Amino acid sequence: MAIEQTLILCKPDAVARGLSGEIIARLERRGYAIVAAKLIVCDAERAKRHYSEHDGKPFFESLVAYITSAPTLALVVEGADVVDGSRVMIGATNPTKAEPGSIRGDYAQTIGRNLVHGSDSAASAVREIAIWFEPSEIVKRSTDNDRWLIAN
Ligand code: IDP
Ligand code: MG
Repeated sequence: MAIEQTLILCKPDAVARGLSGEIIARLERRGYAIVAAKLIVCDAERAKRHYSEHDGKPFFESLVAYITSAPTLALVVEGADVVDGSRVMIGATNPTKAEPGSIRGDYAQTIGRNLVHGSDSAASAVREIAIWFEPSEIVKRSTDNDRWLIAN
């Protein structure tokens, strides 16, 4: 078990549909802590850096257009094994395959509008958090006021 941080994005469809509160609530109820939050209209430069692994794929241009189309709520979320744990909560990339009870399984229909991003590894999380946040924007929690400890 490791205390990790991960990048979660409530993508433009989530913000537009009023689902960012639901997404945050689910993460908080799990015991994960929000340690940074920013509502931002992502520009193309940041979008291309964030999704660089998909550069050249057929959906890349539409993915960049989608993520830059309207405000995104970017979060850094902290907790025990949060990278993998939050990915399970988010569900499969294609909502058709996402389990009921997952965010995508409960609220999304199509792969092109799947509501939420979560880093897929600890290394990806470090890379992606640096794309969206300055270190000074991320709160450091004190261990005696630690929601993770309270939740466990
Ligand atoms: P992930 O978000 O579950 O990590 P990735 O494979 O990293 O999935 O893809 C990043 C995002 O690109 C997806 O969340 C989805 O919005 C979009 N995407 C992935 N594959 C397709 C596709 O085949 N068609 C359209 N959009 C796609
Ligand atoms: Mg991914």
